[in-house]
Amino acid sequence: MKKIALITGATAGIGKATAFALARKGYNIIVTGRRKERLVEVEREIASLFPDINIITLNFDIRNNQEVENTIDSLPEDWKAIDILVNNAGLAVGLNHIQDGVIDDWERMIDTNVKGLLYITRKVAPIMIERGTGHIVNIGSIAGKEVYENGNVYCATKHAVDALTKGMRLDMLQYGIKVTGICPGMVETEFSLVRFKGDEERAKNVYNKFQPLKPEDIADAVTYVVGLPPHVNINDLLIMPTVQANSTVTKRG
Ligand code: NDP
Ligand code: 8X3
Repeated sequence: MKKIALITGATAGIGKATAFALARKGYNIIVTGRRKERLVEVEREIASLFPDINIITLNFDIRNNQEVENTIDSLPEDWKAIDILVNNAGLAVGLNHIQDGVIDDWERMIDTNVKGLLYITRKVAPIMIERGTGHIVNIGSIAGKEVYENGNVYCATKHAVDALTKGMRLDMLQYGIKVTGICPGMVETEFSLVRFKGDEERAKNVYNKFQPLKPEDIADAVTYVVGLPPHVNINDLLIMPTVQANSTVTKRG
């Protein structure tokens, strides 16, 4: 029987690449996100590339706990047997000194990156415990390991993800559920377009004159950690572009 992987935020970037990578490995796939038309597109592409696997789409906003609960509750029984939960949905909004911060930006980041991750984990972890098997992969960030100027609240949410990864691992230990944190440096996705609220020029400059990571690089890492034998767990992976030493030092040109 094929394993099931649920990937949050699979309409773009790392989540989308992970859905393709896990489908290629033979997992049945659940993709989630707010943009329905993108979900339909991902479903169509994956179904045509990998006819041997099954895929379903779940269209909800991860910030809304009621939506999360209803959606997971309404899954057909055989789709509830989720083996892999990739907590990927997340975003940065804005880049300001703390005194200039926009409250709505802060709330979007905290509600998505921290509370959303908690809401879906709260629904899926008990299923894993009941089945006695499972693997939760949290997509953290270099921003969860160190802070950079103007990154304040985004960095705080990713530090929270780091703490939750460690906490979940302790709590899940007795049930044999694996918990892994994968923490990328700069990956070229829609991340900066979202952070800069649609300003394409500004977003493009973030990845100017150096080779950032590709979403597929992180998808490879997810595929690697979930494919290890039962007795092996990767606790934490910090993955950087070769030319990025830390949050603030990148060799360009
Ligand atoms: P993208 O913007 O390309 O993708 C983000 C995904 O998250 C989209 O599928 C989006 O779907 C989903 N998402 C955002 N908000 C919500 C929401 N409220 N409900 C449901 N889904 C949501 O960015 P990335 O692929 O780069 O980001 C993925 C993860 O990787 C994030 O957690 C990010 O913090 C992390 N990360 C990114 C790095 C980078 O440099 N790009 C580096 C380190 C970590 P939709 O809009 O359709 O809802
Ligand atoms: C995204 C990486 O450096 O833009 O988490 O914060 S960074």
